[in-house]
Amino acid sequence: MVTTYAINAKRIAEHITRLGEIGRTADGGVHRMALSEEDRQAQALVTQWMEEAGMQVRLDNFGNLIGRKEGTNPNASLVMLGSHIDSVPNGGKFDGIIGVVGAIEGVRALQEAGIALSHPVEVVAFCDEEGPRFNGGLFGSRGMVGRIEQKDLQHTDLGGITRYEALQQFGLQPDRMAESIRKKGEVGLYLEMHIEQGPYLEAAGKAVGIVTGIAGPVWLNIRITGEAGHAGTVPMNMRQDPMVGAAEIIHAIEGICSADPAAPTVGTVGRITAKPGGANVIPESIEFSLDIRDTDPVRRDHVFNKVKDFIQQVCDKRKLKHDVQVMMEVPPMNCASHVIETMTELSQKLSLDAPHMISGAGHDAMLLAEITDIGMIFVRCRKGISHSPKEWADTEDIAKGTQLLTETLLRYARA
Ligand code: HGY
Ligand code: MN
Ligand code: MN
Repeated sequence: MVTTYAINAKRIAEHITRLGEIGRTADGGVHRMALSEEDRQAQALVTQWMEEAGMQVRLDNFGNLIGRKEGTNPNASLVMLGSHIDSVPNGGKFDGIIGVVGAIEGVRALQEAGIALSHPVEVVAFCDEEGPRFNGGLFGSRGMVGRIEQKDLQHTDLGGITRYEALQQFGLQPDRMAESIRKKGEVGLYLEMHIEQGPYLEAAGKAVGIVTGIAGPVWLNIRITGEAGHAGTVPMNMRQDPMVGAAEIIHAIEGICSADPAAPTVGTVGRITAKPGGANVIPESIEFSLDIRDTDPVRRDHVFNKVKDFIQQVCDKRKLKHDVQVMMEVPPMNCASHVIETMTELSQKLSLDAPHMISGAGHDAMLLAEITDIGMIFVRCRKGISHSPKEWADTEDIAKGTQLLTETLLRYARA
């Protein structure tokens, strides 16, 4: 294959390093919450890089940063590339970043080589993919495909700021978010490159993988309410202690999710808070998150129902009350077979020999799959570690992934 452009691996590494300095934590992680000052600084840097790649840049009313480059054929369908630049609390500096930096690098390398595309291309840094600040992720991509309602903007962060207020403080107009929705047919193809966030590629000795399907997450907020009391005076047999109820439920979740060892079902409790939270107080209530994922929506819902039944049983037994709120639900999605075939053919030509694999992690691509065909490329990351300061991906592997992403872009956008 004659590739008359060059992916600049050094520039990719520099951009990843510079973004990693914004919101850098003491132990070398990244803490960059959506719609925060750090997010604003990161968007300013990415805007500069998008402009250097010849793109016009704008923010839509969901906070998505969009770089656009027109093609030679105004009637050709849009090819969109993207990922995210926000992080989990004290996360890594590659998660999401390599997809945005790599996409910009591809567009810039083609520009520097004087290769014109007939289709228009957009690179998108989706707003709040991770979701920790307002307890709901994949926000910008859910918004872009029309799955966000005004009520979703009323979730507050720990400081009591609503997402609505945060969007306004970012200079956006959430009342006009309907203008930022993309309908089926407006996007011809969506491609995303991301670190694998798992151990498969490293174990297989491969730098790059081709994603065939993405597990769908459902995020729950579970509150167990009992009777607050004095830790020293209430006898054990007279307590209605929500902490013990929650502990019994959380332990059972592990068993419910691992009941079928052949299934990829996973359940995670990542956050728990006690009210009022004193060491000498039997709590009044316990609130915890639950993230359940599966590649099969029927099996995921079956697990969700088993968890709800068990919550009911424990609360009946312990005279507790419970409230289960669905904060976010995204169905599992498959990548388009024609994109998988194209990427497979190109990966052979690039001597990457990329294996097919599923994604246990959620990605913005899952939402774009509701309005267009999608393709995803995974890049090997060290020991599969992610959502941690220890997250690492080699520049050489990211450059290989970027090469495959750019070749795929060329195949679809040059035609
Ligand atoms: O939670 C996820 O799977 C993604 O990292 N946001
Ligand atoms: Mn993530
Ligand atoms: Mn991510």
